[in-house]
Formats: sequence, C-alpha cells, structure tokens
Amino acid sequence: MYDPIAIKKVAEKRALDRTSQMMIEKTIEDGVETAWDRLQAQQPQCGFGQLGLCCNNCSMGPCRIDPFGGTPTRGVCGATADTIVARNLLDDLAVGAASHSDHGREVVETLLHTAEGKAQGYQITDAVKLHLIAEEYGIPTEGRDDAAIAGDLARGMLEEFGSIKNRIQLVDRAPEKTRKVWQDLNITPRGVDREVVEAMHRVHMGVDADYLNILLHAMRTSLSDGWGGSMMATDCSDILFGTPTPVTSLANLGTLSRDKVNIVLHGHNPVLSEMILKAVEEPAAKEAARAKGAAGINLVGMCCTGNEVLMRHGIPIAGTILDQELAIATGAVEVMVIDYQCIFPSITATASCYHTKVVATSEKSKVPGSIYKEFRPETALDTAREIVGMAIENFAARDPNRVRIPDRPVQMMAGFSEEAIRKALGGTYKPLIDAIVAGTIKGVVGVVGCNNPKIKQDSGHIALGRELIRRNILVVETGCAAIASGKAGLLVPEAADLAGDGLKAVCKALGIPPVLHMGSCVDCSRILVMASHVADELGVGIGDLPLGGAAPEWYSQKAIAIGTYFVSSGVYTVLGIPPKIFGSQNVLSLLASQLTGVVNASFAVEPDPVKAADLLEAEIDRKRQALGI
Ligand code: XCC
Ligand code: SF4
Repeated sequence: MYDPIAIKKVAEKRALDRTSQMMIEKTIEDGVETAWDRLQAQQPQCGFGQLGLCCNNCSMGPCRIDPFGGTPTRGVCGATADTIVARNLLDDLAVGAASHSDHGREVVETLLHTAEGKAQGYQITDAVKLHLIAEEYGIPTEGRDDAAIAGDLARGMLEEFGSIKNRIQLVDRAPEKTRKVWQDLNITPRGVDREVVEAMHRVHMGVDADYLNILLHAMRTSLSDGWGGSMMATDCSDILFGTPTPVTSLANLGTLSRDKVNIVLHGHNPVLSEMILKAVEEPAAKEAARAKGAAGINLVGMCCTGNEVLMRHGIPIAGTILDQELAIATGAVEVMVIDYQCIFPSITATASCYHTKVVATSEKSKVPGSIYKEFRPETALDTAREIVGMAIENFAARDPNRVRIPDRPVQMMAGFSEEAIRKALGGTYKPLIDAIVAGTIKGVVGVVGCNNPKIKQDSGHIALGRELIRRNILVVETGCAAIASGKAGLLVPEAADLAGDGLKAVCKALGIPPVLHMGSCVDCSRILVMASHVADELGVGIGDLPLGGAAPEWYSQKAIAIGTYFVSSGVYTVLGIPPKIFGSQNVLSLLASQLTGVVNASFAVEPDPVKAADLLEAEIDRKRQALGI
C-alpha cells in the first residue's frame, strides 16, 4: 500500500537525525498526522501575515496594507505599515517575554513556599548560590538560616514583577558600559510584569503609533525577560535543584525503552519534572513497575524541561519540539507529562492513536483530551507519585506489535552552567580571554532556539555549529539547538576533532566538547552572565566582545524576546527564519543596521548556515579589530 522508498525520501527531507527519520516513516505508515503534514495543509501561507502587514488588533479590522506600494496604505484607524509591523513585533515579543517570566515567577514562588516549609518534596540544594544572590539583593546572610534567606530573596524577586521600585536587581550584573547604553536609550527595564503590560497597552488602537518608540519599548521588554524573568528562573531553579555541573547522558528517540515503563517529560518548568524524577526513584515505584512485568521505569525529557533535568541529573533527552509526536509514534510511551509552552495542541490526538496518556499539570495549560492532574508545590510529590503510578498501570496497555523504537541513542555531555564553565577554566575567565586574545579561539557564538518545520529538522543548527567550530569559534547552546547538537554527536569531547586547530587544542586540554550545552531557553541568561564576567574582566561592555548569537530554526515568540535581548545587550544575532517585519522598510533597516550605532549590534536574516557563519565571523573580526586583538 505504501511505497517504502517514497516514505524514506519524505522522512529524509523532513529531518536530519536518523532516529527522527525512522519515526517520521512510522507516522506515515500508521497514518498519524504531524506538524509537517499540517504545514503542508497550510500552503500557501498568507503573504500579508508573513510580511507583518496584517493587523487584527481591533474590531474595525482586520486590516492589511498593500506591500507593493498600492492601496490601502492605512488600516481603518489610519495605522501605517510601519506602525502595524512594529506593533505586531512588540506583541509577539511581549508574549515571549511573558512566557519566560511567568515560568520564572512560578520557580520564585516555589522557592518562597519551600522557605516557608509549605512545599512538599522541595529543598534548598545550592546554598552557596542562594547566599551569593542574596548578597546581590542586599539581604543579610550572616548567622541566618537558609530558609529565612530564601524567603527574603523570593519576596525580593517577586516584588520586582509588579514593582513600585522601578528596577530589577539582576540588571546590575550587566557591565557598567552596557547599562549606560540602556540608560541613555531609556530602556532599562523597570519591572518584569510592568514592561509586558505596557507593551499590551501600547499595542492597543490609538496608543503608540511611532515605530521607533514601539521598538525601543520592545527592547526594554526583552531586557526585562533576559535580565529579569528568565534570569530569576535560572537562578532560583539552581538554588532549588542544584547548579548544573558537567554530566554525560544520551540523546535521541532511541532513549525510549523497549522493556521499561516510559515517561516523557515535555514542557519547560523544572518545578514539575524534578518531582516526577523524585517519584520515579522511589523503591516502591520501581517495585510496582516490576510487578506489572516491566524492567523498571525509564524517564526521558523533551524540549526545555528535558534540558533542565538533563543539565542537573543527566536524564536522557528524547528530542526537540518536532520530536514530540514522533516519541508517541514509537508506541512505547506510557505517559507524556506536559506543563506548558511548545506543546502541540494536537498531541492528545497523536496519543489517541496509541495507548499513550497525556497528563496536563498546569492550570494555565490544559489540552482537550488530556488527563488533568493539577500540580501545586504543597502537594507536588503526591501528584508526581500519582502520575508515575498511572504510567506503570498503563504499561499493560502497550501493544508490542505496534512498538518500534529506533536503535542507538547518542552519547552527549551537558551541564555547562556559567559556574561550571568558569570552574573548568580554573576559576576565572582569564584563560578564555587569553585564548581569544591569542586568536586560538576567535570568539564565541550562542546558537539557540527551536525547530521549525519550514526547515529540515536540526539541519540549520548542525550545519551552523559545525561551520563555526571549524573556524575556531566556540559554540554555546541552549534549548532545542542544544538538543539537536546532542543528537548529532557534537556534544562530546571527541567532537573537538571537527574544530579548527586552535579550538581543538583548547577543548582537548580541558576535556570539553567544542559545543557547550548551557541549558534550557531561560538559561540563555547564563550566556548573558558569562558575557558580563568576560566584559568586566576586560573593562568593556558586552557590545565590545567578539560574540555572536544565532537562532537558525526559531519559531517561538520566546525566541523573538531572546534575540532582542541579545541584540539590546550588544550581541549581533542572525536569524535563520525571517521575522514578520519585511512589510516595513523602516523597521527592517532599524533592526538590521541602524541599531549598530546605538547598541553596537543588530539583527541579520540568513537561512544559509555557511553564509550565516560568514556574517558571524565578520562581526567577530570587526569586534576583535576594535579591541585591537
Ligand atoms: Fe520550544 Fe524551549 Fe523553542 Fe524548543 S527551543 S521549541 S521555545 S522548547 Ni526553547
Ligand atoms: Fe485595523 Fe487599526 Fe484596528 Fe489594526 S488597530 S485592526 S489597523 S483599525
């Protein structure tokens, strides 16, 4: 009925990784719809929308502007292309910043509940980091117990969400010169929630119509994410669950087990996944699994919550956003636990083709067809145990005839927190700076972000990563980009053989991979902290450093926020997927060139990974020259 060669060709077009390809083949054979099929069904996608020229903000609309200079040139309210494009961008960015920051809030709240003794199963794991951050906040630590300090810190951070203080403490981590740039532009973020709310206000009909003013606020909102909500998420997760240190693990869909109960953790917030991990490790759970004929329980991660438990505990990572349907198509997933963000609303339809149960856990992220188990800090461990029990129970429903799990997970290394990198270098960034000055390492590029079915899965990340390390540029990664590199075998020390001679020598000496996994997407804040330390040691701003950023396969509004706080912080950033701004020449030229004169960084759009590497290398050379190295 199916032509296996034709199916194989389709799979090879859709994904780079062999295990993903194998499961794409199975989805086609099983008649299971995936994001790739749905993308096809959407063709042709709306040209106005792609250019950012469609406005659906109010009920005088929807309106659209003629992109070829014809009419209409204005929406019903009179908004021009510039206004509409800038406003849409701010809208998207605010959604992304809100997602990171609301996740951050939940971690801070869990820290507060833990401090107050109200959180079941949580504890303070990294007291050293707690004390260091408390000191940044001016909270006394001498002679006080950790719970009291953690309570004060959590309350101090929560205050910065709404904030009558009009400042975010962690912004002070940025080098002075960088902060001065923000002050001069009046884009220093005043509060985590405040900037998002103001963004929503400005987007309303009849508020901000000046594209430049809108974009400046977009920059401020992005900074409230990167140096606010995301940074708090990272730091408080480290305090609660431990600051990552280098760890080895496995990646790809082959991490699913034939004979064990498989539980997939999908979403973003470690507050949930850490408890599932605890529940899985309890002897009673293991016994229950064996009693049901399973060889044990196999916990694997997916997307960023997978990155969180990978970084801290070495839990294997099954894949990226585009692997979520493929994991279920193995027929071997008993339960997929979801919290929020990047979960396809169709995931329950996919699950209904097999025995898989989808368990939703967040009050703000329910999916029709899923089982809802509300997760609260007060009863977290009990809920986790219940979910694990459900997975064990469901093992009997697995149909062995429909199971197909690809072979051979790939070895990988993760756990490169900023602290871990600094420690690997001997406690200071001096060796890295020396290597950069000497030219053995040319610079550093953060490759981050998602998969997007518009690009062959992982191909953009891998081609760019390989190209950069070949040019002696150290690559640091987060999110699905890092997972892609794990699947492709770039996250092992042996991958240093693919690097240029200089980078290769440094990696070999330190025993590290040429591509470093720094965590989940909120952990892009780790990259900011690392850049700040290096800039401080040199007495310059982040914008002066030979750094770059890239999001070769991004799809999410969160990626817009990340890219914008990178650029606003002084990091030139190349996007592999064009943002919806090409309907306005003014917005385009501001973001792609004029910004350089202000923050010494800008955006570029380049889908070709080799050309993207050229752009990043040229930028690194420009900054090296300015530093006189
Ligand atoms: Fe989502 Fe964070 Fe993007 Fe992956 S990289 S697709 S945002 S899971 Ni964060
Ligand atoms: Fe149309 Fe203006 Fe309303 Fe947008 S805000 S839908 S451009 S009338």
